[in-house]
Amino acid sequence: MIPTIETITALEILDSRGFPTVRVTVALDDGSVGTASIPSGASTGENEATELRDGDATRYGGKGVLQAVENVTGEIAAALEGMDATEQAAIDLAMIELDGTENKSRLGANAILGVSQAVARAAAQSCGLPLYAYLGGVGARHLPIPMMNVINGGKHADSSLDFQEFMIFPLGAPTFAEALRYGSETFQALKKILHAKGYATSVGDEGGFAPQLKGGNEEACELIVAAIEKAGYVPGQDIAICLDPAATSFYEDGKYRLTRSRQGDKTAAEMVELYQSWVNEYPIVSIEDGHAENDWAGFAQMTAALGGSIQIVADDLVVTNPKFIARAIEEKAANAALIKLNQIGTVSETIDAIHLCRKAGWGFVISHRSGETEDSFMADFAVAMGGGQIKTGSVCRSERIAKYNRLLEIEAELGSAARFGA
Ligand code: 2PG
Ligand code: MG
Repeated sequence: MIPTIETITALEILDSRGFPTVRVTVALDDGSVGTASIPSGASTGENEATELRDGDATRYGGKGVLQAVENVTGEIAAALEGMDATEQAAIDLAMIELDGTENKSRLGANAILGVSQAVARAAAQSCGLPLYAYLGGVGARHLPIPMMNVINGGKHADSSLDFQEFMIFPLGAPTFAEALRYGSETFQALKKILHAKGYATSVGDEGGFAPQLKGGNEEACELIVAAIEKAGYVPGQDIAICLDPAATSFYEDGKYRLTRSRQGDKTAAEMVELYQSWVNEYPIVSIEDGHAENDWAGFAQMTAALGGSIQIVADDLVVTNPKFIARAIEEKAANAALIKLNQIGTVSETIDAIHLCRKAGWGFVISHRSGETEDSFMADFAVAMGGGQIKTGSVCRSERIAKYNRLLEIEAELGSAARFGA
């Protein structure tokens, strides 16, 4: 029996920052149901698919999503009802065509992705499979190494840090469950260290600490190394460091302005030198968005200098869009891509983006957004895609932990079939 889409409903809910977002529920004629809630970024790339907001200043400061909800329950539902829910690509294509714009600005990527993900969930249930197995097949048994963002800066916190994310990466752990334990223990050790130094231990948008460090970006790396050791692990061997400076956010008039940390203005080449010196000093294995979203030359310079030894991840530069990923591959602007479903707006286009990365021998990291919900779709998606890396925040705040807990469940369910890492 073909499981067809019977009804599609939607609701305006709130995300982890308290801003409205879209939740979609898809019901099939065989009784299967799938729900998905859509996240939202703060340091968004200018080429991302459009998140439709009402712009009505009398509701949520203009951030309401009632129009996106109406687009789901109206036009999109009318177009998709009766379609085979297992035809993910056909369903996504139908929505792309219905929208008719380059960046999903008419119906909204938040509306379209909500339906796309909810359809996948409903179809998985109809097939009697967990989501990761439905999307990834029998080979979906590789759990990703988590990049855990333990110190927040940039647009995610009012800290003294220009750089947005300082992450720990437990690459030496034998299983996902152990990796999470390594991360959690290091996070707690970092809290004690910050406390002892008189720094605040309140957290930013992604659950990492947001202190006013006197030594700026550099001190963040030093404290993380100290925390790894205090927790009983070997820096670089058990746990490495990954960075997401999100450099677009401090790029102004052709300069990288390290204002918060008082390190002055730098050119693209000087930023490469700075990163190089950090890589020499600290166990850094991955740097994302070390340059701004339009600085293709800076990215290429960075990849030429450091791409042989560490992972250079493109986020805002390529926005999970196959068109930009293809250009970045061609121009050797990075050697990995950050993958965010809502940057492109459908499940099947996201899979296309990953396909391109694989073909080019690039790495890829499945990522959350700074504004998240309790939805753990991306955890299943990461296992389904088998890329070996996930970035989903610190080791606190339920909207981050929901993804980690789902990965624990998947690993337990797979039992001895589970594999860990890249
Ligand atoms: C990033 C993301 C997620 P945001 O820059 O990689 O950490 O941030 O969702 O704010 O774009
Ligand atoms: Mg980023």
